[in-house]
Amino acid sequence: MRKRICFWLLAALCAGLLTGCGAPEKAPEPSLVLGFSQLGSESSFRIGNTRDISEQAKAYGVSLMMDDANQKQENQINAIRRFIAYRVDVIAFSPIVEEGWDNVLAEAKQAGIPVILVDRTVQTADPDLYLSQIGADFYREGVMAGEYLLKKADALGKERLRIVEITGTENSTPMKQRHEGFMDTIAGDPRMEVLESVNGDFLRSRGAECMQYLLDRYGGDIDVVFSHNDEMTMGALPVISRAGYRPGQDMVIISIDGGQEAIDILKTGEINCIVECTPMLGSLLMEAALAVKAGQPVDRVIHPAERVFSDEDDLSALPPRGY
Ligand code: GZL
Repeated sequence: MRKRICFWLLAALCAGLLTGCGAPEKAPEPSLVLGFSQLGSESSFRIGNTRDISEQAKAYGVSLMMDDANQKQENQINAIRRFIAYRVDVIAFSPIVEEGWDNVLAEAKQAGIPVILVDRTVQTADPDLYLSQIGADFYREGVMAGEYLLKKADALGKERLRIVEITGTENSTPMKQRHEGFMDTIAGDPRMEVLESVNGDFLRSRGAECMQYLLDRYGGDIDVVFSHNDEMTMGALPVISRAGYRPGQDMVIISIDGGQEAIDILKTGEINCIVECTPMLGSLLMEAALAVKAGQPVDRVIHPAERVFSDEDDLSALPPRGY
C-alpha cells in the first residue's frame, strides 16, 4: 500500500512540474526586435563592434537579428529589406560607404520603421531617412593624428617631414573625414610635405601591398606613415622592416583604432601614436533603440569619448582593450 501511495505522489509531482506549477517562468516578450546589418569582419575593430552589439543586446533584453554583409553594400541593402519584411521595431546598420542608400531607407521610412546609423554615416538628400548616427567623430580623429605629428616634428627638430598616407575604404565616412581632419591640421605647417595617399581598404593585406608600393617609389625619403587603421598599419610594419628601416624610429608611424594587438606594438616603440576609435557602441545603440521604441527623443549624433595613445604616454597600467 505504502509503495502505491509513493508512486502516485511521485506521479503527481512530475505532472505538476510538467503542467505549470513549478514550470520555468515563460520567457518575457523581448522589449524590442532590432535588425542590425554589420558591414563585415575586416578588422579587430569590426569584430569587437559585432561582439559588443551582441553582448549588449543580451544585456538589455533586446531581440537582435544580425546580418554580416561580408563587405558588400548590396548585401546590406538586402538585409535591410529582410528586416522590413520581418517588421522589426528598429533597423540599425553600419554603412560600408556613404552613397547609395536613399531607396532602401525610403522603403524603411514607408514601412514606418526607424533607422539608426552605427559607426559610419550616409550622404542623403532626405535627413528624415535616419534618426540618429552613433559613432566616432572621424574628422576629430584625423585632427588628433595631425596634432600629434606637429608636436613630434617639434620634438625631432625636423625642418621637413615627408608623409605617405594609407587610407581606408574609398568613400567611407572614416576614410573621408580622417583624411580631411589630418590634412587640415598639417596644412599650415611648411615642414609638412605629403608625398602620396594610397587606398588600403582597411585591410591588413592591402596595407602591406600599399607600403611595398610606397617604399618602391619613395624608399628612405618617407619620414611619416599615416595609416587609417591598425590592420593596415600592422600589414605595413613588416614590409618597412624588411626594407631595412626601423618603424617608429626611421619613420614615424601614426595609426587609428587602438585594439590590443596594435597597443602592444605601440609599447615596443614600432608605432608612435594610435588615435582611439572605440568599437564599443553596443550600449549606446541599445539605449537609443529602446528610446525610439518608447517614443522618446534621441540625439541626432552620438559620439563616444575617445583618446590618443602615444610614445609620450606611460601605458603600463592601461587595462585590456577588449578588441
Ligand atoms: C571606424 C570604422 C573603421 C575602423 C576600421 O569607426 O568604420 O572600419 O577604423 C574598420 O578598422 O574597418
